[in-house]
Amino acid sequence: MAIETTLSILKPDAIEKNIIGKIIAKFEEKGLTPVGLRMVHLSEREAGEFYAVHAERPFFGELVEFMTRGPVVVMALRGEDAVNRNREIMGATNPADADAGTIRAEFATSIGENTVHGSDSVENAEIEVNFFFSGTNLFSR
Ligand code: RTP
Ligand code: MG
Repeated sequence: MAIETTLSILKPDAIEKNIIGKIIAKFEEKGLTPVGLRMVHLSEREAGEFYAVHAERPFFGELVEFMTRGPVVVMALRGEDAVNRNREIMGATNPADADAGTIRAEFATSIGENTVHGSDSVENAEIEVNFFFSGTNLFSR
């Protein structure tokens, strides 16, 4: 299987709950390695641009408000099949549907405040990693 790099965001609820370390541990335990990592407080414009694909959805305003209410951790994760593996470790969008042991099952509050973002395809992973990181600030082990 191919080595991929994908984007993870620990959303404002994760930072508020003081569980950055617990979440990163889950990724590391399951074979994904952070190769880029920083904290950022997104502006409305940045959050709107990042989630532009959802601009017409009824929850868009709520999503932008949530994503800008406090800082987030943005992280590039690398490993075998990283895009799919990240999504598996996160669990379903709605924590009520997420499998036991996933981040969202364990920590998320609701479908809106669901603790983590993960790129949903190899193509989007490249776009999303580039949104936050240039090639020169990614680091391999
Ligand atoms: P994400 O993009 O954040 O990784 O989440 P996802 O792929 O699992 O879900 P997606 O359909 O892309 O939705 C993006 C984010 O929008 C919020 N949302 N709220 N209130 C609602 O019905 C609703 N639906 C989606 C969530 O924060 C979701 O993660
Ligand atoms: Mg998504």
